Amino acid sequence: MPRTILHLDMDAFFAAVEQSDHPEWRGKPVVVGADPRGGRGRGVVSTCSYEARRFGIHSAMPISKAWKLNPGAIYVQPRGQRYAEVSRQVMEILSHFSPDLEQISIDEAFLDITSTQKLFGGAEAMAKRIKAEIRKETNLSCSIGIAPSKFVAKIASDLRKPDGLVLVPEGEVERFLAPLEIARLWGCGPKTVPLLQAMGIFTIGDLAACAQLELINKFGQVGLHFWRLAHGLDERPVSDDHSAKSMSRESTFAADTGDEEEMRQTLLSLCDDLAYDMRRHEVRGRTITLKIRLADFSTFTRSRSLETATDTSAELFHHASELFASFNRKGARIRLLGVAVSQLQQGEGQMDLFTPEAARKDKVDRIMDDVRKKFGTRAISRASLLQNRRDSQWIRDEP
Ligand code: TTP
Ligand code: MG
Repeated sequence: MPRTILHLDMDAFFAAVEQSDHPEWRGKPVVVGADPRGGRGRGVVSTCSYEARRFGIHSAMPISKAWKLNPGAIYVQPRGQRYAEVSRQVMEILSHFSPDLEQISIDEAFLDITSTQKLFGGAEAMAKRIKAEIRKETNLSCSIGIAPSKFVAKIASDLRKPDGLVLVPEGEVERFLAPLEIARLWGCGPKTVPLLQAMGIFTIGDLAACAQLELINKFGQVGLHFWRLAHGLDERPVSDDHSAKSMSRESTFAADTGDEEEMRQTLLSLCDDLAYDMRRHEVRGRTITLKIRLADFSTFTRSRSLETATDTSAELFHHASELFASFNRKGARIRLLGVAVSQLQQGEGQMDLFTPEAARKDKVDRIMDDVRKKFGTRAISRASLLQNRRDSQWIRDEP
C-alpha cells in the first residue's frame, strides 16, 4: 500500500526563535553562534536568519568570516534550553496529527500520515493546518514536504524554504527527482560526487537512467542503494527508535593548541557535560565518537562501540581519551574537539551497578547532577578542571 510521509523542518530555527523573542530583530540579519569579538572571534555560526543569508552567511561558517561579510548584523549566542523548549512545543503539535512521529533533530521530524490524513481532509489540508498551529503557538514558520517515502519527503521540504509546502504524489516521484543534483542523495558526499560525475552522472535522473548492474560493479551495495533512491525507492518506516540518533558536545579552543593537558581537560569537560545531558534525557549510548579538527580545518572522527550502553562521564572520558591517544596528529595544533554518543537507548534499564567501581562512578555523577540542578551547570567541575576554568578561556559551541 502506498504510504504518505510528511517531513517538517523549521525555518532558520535558532535565529527565528531569537527574532520571535526579540520583535525588534524581525526582518533583520541575525547570526546565532560564537561570540564574534569584533571579527577576532573563534567558533562558528550555528545558523542565521534568511536576511543574514543574503550576505552569504551560513551554518558552520567561521564566525570571523560572517563578521567580514556583515559586521552590522545582530550577533547572538545560542540559548540551547530555549530552543529545546520550542522544539518540544513543535513536536507536541505534530503528535496530534499522527502517532507515528520520528523526531530526527531539534527542528525536524517525520510523520507517517498514511492513515490519519483523511481525518484532516487530505495531506495538503493537514500540512496547512500544522503550519497554522505552529505559527499560532510559537510564532514561527516551517517548511513541509509530503511524499510516498522519507527520502523524497525530506528533499521536498527543503525545496521551497522558507515557509514551503511541496507535495509529491505517488506517480510523480521520478519526474520530481530527475532534475535534482546527485549531492542530494543520502550517502552521496564530496568523495562520491566526482566519481559519479566522471561517469557522466550529474543529476538524479542521470543516475536513474544508469543500469543497476553498472552501479553495483562500481560501488557495490552503495551503488544499489543509490539506484534505488534515484527511483524513489525507500521503504524505511517512520519510527521513534532512538538508536539512529546521537548527542554531542564540542568546543573550539580560544587559540589552536598543542598542549596535552589543556586537551585532556577539555575532553573531560565535554564528557562531563555530555553525560549530564544524557542523564537528563534518560538515555544511554553504545557508540562513542571523537571529533578532532586541526588548525588547518581538516576534520577527523574516531569511533568505538561498547558492550553495554553508558551515561557516565568517567566511561565516556576513558574511551574518548583512548581514541584521542590513538590519533596521530603529526604534531599539528588542534582547533576543536568534540565527543558524540550514538546508538542511544531510552530508560535506565541496563544500569551496571553491580560492581563497586561502577557504583562509585555513578554516584559521583549523580552528586554532580544534583548540584548542577540546584546551582546551574557551571557550579561544579571535577577538581582537575578547576585549573582550566581559571586560567584559560575557551569558547563552547552550543548546544
Ligand atoms: P537546520 O534545520 O539545518 O537549519 P535552520 O533551521 O537554521 O535553517 P533552515 O531554514 O535552512 O532549515 O538546523 C536546525 C538548527 O540546528 C539551526 O537553527 C541551528 C542548529 N545548527 C547548528 O547549530 N549548526 C549547524 O551546522 C547546523 C546545520 C544547524
Ligand atoms: Mg531547519
